[in-house]
Amino acid sequence: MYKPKPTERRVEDPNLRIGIVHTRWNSKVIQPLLKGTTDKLAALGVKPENIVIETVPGSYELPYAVSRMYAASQIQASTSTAGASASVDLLSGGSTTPPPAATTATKPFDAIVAIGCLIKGETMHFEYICDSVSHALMRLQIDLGVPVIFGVLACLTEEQAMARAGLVEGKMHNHGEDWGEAAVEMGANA
Ligand code: DLZ
Repeated sequence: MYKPKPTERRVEDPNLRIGIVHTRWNSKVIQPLLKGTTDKLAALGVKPENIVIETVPGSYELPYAVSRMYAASQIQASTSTAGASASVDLLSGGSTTPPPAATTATKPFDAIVAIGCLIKGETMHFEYICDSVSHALMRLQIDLGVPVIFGVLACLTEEQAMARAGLVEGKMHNHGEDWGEAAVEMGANA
């Protein structure tokens, strides 16, 4: 069974900032995928206070959320002073919330991970969303100049999704781990 070789690349920048946005659709597989991602980020040395997690209803909303999160993180960084950052609501883009004590968001996200899971149904819905979301996320990373990690599973069955979320013993692995690793590697080079 193929599993990508771990790079063991730990973060060199102690302030590497990673945004994650995940869907609430298919939460049975999304929750383990999210955990796989955050566990790998932590294992590679990303500080918990430098990981920001947002949610959206479904995969179709992921590109918009990535765009807003990145823009808000830029505003947050430009208005923050070390040790006393203003905290901008990342998806509303405007409202402010009290900052967590340890947060000093002095720079925008170095990478954003978009996590979703599309499962094919009886209609063409799956094909349209897979196509539009994958193209939009690719375009965003080029246009914004920030790595967008493609954590969107496109599965023909729920069983395929479960295997890729590490929920089927001896079959596949939790792909969230790969996304965490990719975020660190790409974020370090951003
Ligand atoms: C409507 C819908 C369906 C049928 N299936 C999925 C799915 O398998 N995975 C997913 O992430 N989202 C699904 N959605 C929701 C859409 O992505 C989107 O949230 C709605 O169409 C509202 O824009």
